[in-house]
Amino acid sequence: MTDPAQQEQIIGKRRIRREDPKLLSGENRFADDLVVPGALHLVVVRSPHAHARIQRIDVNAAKSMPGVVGVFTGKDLESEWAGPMPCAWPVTAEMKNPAHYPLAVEYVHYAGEGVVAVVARSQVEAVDAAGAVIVDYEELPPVLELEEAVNDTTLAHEELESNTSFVWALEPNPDAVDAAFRDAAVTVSERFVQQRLIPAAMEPRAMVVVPSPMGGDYTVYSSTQIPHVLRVMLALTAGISETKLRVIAPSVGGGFGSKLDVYAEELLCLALARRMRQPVRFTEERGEGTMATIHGRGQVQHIELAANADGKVTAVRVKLLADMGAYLQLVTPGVPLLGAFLYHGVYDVGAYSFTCTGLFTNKTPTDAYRGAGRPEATYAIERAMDSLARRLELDPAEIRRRNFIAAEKFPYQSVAGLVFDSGSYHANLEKALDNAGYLDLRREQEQRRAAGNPRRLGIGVSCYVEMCGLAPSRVLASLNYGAGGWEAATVRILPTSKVQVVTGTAPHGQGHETSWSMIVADKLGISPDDVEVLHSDTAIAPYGMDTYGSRSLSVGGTAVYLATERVIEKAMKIAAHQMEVAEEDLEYVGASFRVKGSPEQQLPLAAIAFEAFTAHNLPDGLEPNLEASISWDPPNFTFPNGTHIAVVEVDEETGHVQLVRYIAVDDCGNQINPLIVEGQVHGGITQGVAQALYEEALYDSSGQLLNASLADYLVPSACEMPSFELDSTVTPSPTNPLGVKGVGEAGTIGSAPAVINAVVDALSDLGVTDCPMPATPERVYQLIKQASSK
Ligand code: MCN
Repeated sequence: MTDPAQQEQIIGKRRIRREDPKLLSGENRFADDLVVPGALHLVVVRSPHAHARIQRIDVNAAKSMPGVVGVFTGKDLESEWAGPMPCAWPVTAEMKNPAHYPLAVEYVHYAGEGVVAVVARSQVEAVDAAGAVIVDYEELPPVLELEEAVNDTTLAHEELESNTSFVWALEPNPDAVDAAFRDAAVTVSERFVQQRLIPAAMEPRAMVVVPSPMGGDYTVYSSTQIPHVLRVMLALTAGISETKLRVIAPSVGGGFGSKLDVYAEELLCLALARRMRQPVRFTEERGEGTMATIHGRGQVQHIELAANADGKVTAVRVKLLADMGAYLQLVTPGVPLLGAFLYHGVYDVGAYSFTCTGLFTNKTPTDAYRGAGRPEATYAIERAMDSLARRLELDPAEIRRRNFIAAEKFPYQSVAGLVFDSGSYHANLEKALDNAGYLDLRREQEQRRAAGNPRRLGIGVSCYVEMCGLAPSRVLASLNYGAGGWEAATVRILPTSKVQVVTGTAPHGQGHETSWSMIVADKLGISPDDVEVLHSDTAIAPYGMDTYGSRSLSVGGTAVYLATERVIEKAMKIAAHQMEVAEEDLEYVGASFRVKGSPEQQLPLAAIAFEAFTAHNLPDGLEPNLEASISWDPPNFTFPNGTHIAVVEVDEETGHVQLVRYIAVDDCGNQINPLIVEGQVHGGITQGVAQALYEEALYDSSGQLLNASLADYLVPSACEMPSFELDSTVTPSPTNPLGVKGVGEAGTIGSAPAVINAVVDALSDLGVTDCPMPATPERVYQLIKQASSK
């Protein structure tokens, strides 16, 4: 333990991640690295068609291939399932949810859907045998575009009467919205497309299910973000007692939401391990993962603003078409709802209306992808605010100033029904403008225009607020979400005074081991090196809600903090007993209990820890051991916010967009570890820039994914990014005792609109008002050509 005299504050310090040495040296074990003797290999034969009826499946040749242990169709496995694959977010009572099983039985509904499971002794043999499976299909017309899907001229699911899964509306004051539009001095109406994105985590999905030798118990290793949720869902879907399932997420190489799901292959491995009483494993190929792992985004957005002549927005009206893809995965329908409350952004608007139609298409199912609903909302409002500024010939910064929710209005009751915890939106903007040298940039833009410089300068501003830290279970219930939003933690001080923390969060790149050890060490006055953090194994951490929605710190970190407090309370009782003083007369300072006003009378925590273990002299009625467990359900979400500014150069001759500077000011409340916060913002911004400039899942007219490999799907690297210029404001959240807000998605939420606003800004003097994402050179070149020919 640290010498009390040297005790320093740990929270708020830039501490290098303890996770990294193992990651950098290759010591970590990912699911595919696990050596499991005798494990069989699963390969899935997938539909090449977007929509078809399965006419005939011939597995005879495959069955006789070397090394093959079994070949199974959807029909063969029907008896394995207690029910279809789960969707935990039925957003309306009427929501249509076509049955989704791990293998298709009669029809296939997207290219990449599993049809046959081949199990062999080696991966190579399984792949070879999969090639020998013959499936005859009768092709059916696919539904691919949302604006076609909504007309129901072709159906994505033959058993449904329409392509609409649900219509969800948030219309707190429809008359006020109508009145605002009727009385508006100016209105803006925009249509934006959120292209589909492929999550492309660095580690593809992988899993291995190991049955106990006598059968009946199963250990599931999976590259999942949600070991706890997965265990519940596997138990329910495969009809196995939850007590017989242990789910372990070993090292997980990123997920970005795509591993917040229950996948067909997890169920197949479990069912086949049960059937064959042998371990079964599956690792997806990259090309198959781009089709069989969920996609993100996929929306057509209509947003309208009503404003007075000064540019004060009086109403926001939004109509969304949201692409569910072929099936509802774990939280697919809820993704647009996570944005539904935020389309008015950081602005104090009088009236609000939002409607979303969730539609089936014959494409890969969509689901949560970094930001999930909130990047989409921010994009729509921030692009529309720029349109309004252009209409009124106001600077983009000025239109925002005129509309911000003022700092003194927090906690702010939003028109959409949320209570924003804290923020200082003006301060964010002014700091970002200062850091950018905004006025100088505008002057340079003018100079380049005047000189006819073909490298046009564009400056894009985007301000965001998001709701994260999912969160109060009762609020989630009101949205029909199928789970709670609490988080569990146990803190135990071992006899030698080393500390073990058990958390219900499931980090996969976010550095929880570092952050949680800092929270505990700061509170206990010890070194973070004396704190071990255990997670992602349901046998060690039986309760948890896992990691997504930038919830882990504000919910899980807070649970860790509160459990530490409880441990100190218990230790205080033991210390008071030992020192024969009243608890009220003691204080805890620098890892010691000492008598107030007489600090030489003290007992170190280490001594109390040993006393708690021997239990030789504890107060009457006090249980041995120094341990506390807590499940914490926060009273509200947290609302991170910020201003991002992108500076781009658009080459008039080639249409190439170069991001030359990126300035961000983020408010995630108090920061536990600013180094991790920066890392999160770096990754987040890169993902948003990727949507703005590079990434898009492209389909042909028959529903084939055209860019299914990373050679064609452009995931940017550090080489494409400038050095980010990061700064922050801090308005502590009153929602939790740490005063923290989430940061894991903030960068992604703020960045795409900043970049596209910059691209449009660069071309605005030509009359360009919109640029679809991604702003590829070809697209931008065409925009310039069309504008110049007018
Ligand atoms: N943090 C902090 N101070 C704050 C806020 C956060 O020090 N005020 C630290 C936390 O202690 C934690 C990290 O930042 O170490 C992220 O915390 P939080 O914002 O609570 O987010 P989560 O841990 O819940 O992570 C989820 C979030 C999401 S939703 C996606 S998607 C995402 C992301 O995190 N996917 C990631 N970041 C990712 N990073 C990596 N490397 N890989 C992914 O797949």
